Amino acid sequence: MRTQVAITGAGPAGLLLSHLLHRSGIESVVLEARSRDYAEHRVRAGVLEQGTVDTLIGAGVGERMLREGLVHHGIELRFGGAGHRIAFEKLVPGRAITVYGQQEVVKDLIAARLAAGGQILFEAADVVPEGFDGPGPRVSFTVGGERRVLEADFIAGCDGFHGVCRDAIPAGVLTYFDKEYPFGWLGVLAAVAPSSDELIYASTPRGFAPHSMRSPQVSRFYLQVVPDEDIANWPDDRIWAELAARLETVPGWSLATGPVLEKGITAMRSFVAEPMQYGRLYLAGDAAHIVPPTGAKGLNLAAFDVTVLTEALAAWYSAGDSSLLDGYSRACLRRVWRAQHFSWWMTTLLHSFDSYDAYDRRLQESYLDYLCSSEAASASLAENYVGLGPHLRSDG
Ligand code: RFL
Ligand code: PHB
Repeated sequence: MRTQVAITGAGPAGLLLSHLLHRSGIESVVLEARSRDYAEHRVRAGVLEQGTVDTLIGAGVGERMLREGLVHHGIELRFGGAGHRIAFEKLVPGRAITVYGQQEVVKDLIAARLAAGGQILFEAADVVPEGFDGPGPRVSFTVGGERRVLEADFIAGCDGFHGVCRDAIPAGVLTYFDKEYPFGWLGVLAAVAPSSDELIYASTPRGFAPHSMRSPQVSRFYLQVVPDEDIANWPDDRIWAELAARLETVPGWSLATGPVLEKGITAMRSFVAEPMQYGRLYLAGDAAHIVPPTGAKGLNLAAFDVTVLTEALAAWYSAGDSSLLDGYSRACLRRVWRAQHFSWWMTTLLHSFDSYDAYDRRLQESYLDYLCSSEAASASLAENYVGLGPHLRSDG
């Protein structure tokens, strides 16, 4: 088999890259370890920045998102017995977020690729990227019990944090920056109408509890839990009681409950691998960097990386110009580090830390108070949350 760009991973990064390349007249094949059904039903992110929304619309895959996505012009920070709205329409005029499940983005992209005759090989086992330090990269893999080789001009490693591409780069080339947090998130998807029109980020001494949603009928919640928590300790009744204890802190506000559709626990960490390239192998999305989900940035960074990579590959194929490819990592990392800082900052602002003493807690309270009473401070949160433009300016 031969193609121009071999892509490992059919998550948002790999699928969007394949779609954008196709629109630039560049062929690719996507190799995905899991089944199509698994990829389309993995519940993860829900918040799309304005820039990601614009990219999806511009690439012709925004139709269902425009119909079913929920456009939000603010979020609520809830702490100390009161709610405080961060008003995007006032603080970052013309910019908003769209709440639309990651698995819906994945379904739309898979449908678009298959409709255009694109190749996605699901259930590809033992994927091994090779030869990318020279002119003939290839990826070997097993499908249907048969070992095969995909030759390509380039390999795009879009295989997530636990993928194989990053580790295939020779030891000593990459520098890792890593931070683990002393808690995890228990994510809950429930068949109940959201109890709020906008997302609520509730910071309480019992721990953090964001209330999000997927549709007018489906809510999404998270609970800060200990990092090695066992989901067996969280029967549905305990989940609802804890969500109520953390969210029903404002007079007159009550949490609607309903059947739990899905629940799971995720560890929280920050991670960056630099540079995001080696020879003819380019890393994109979670394969190169991850953030704690507090700032809702992971999927949005993945979309940005592959937009940069598409432009660089297009310049190489159309004009033989390798300067954008050479500068790929540098072009991505500036935004990656902005999102790293924002995600770390939101995480430390809103969670409760066992290690904090009374002084640390007062600092946290003071910053939350400042954030909600100063327009400059809330504008900084707003512009990072809706997403800075490609040049890290709020005007795009
Ligand atoms: P993915 O989505 O992990 O996709 C990687 C794909 O590669 C496949 N794969 C392999 N394929 C072939 N060979 C191998 N050896 C392979 N190993 C793995 C995997 O099966 C998979 O299909 O990475 P990608 O595409 O870079 O996308 C990144 C996003 O998924 C991630 O950043 C977000 O989900 C993070 N995130 C959020 N991001 C946002 O922008 N907004 C949010 O609101 C948000 N909320 C979240 C989140 C992540 C969460 N979790 C579960 C970590 C909420 C949560 C709880
Ligand atoms: C989600 O809807 O899954 C979500 C919302 C906000 C976050 C993270 C995840 O910060």
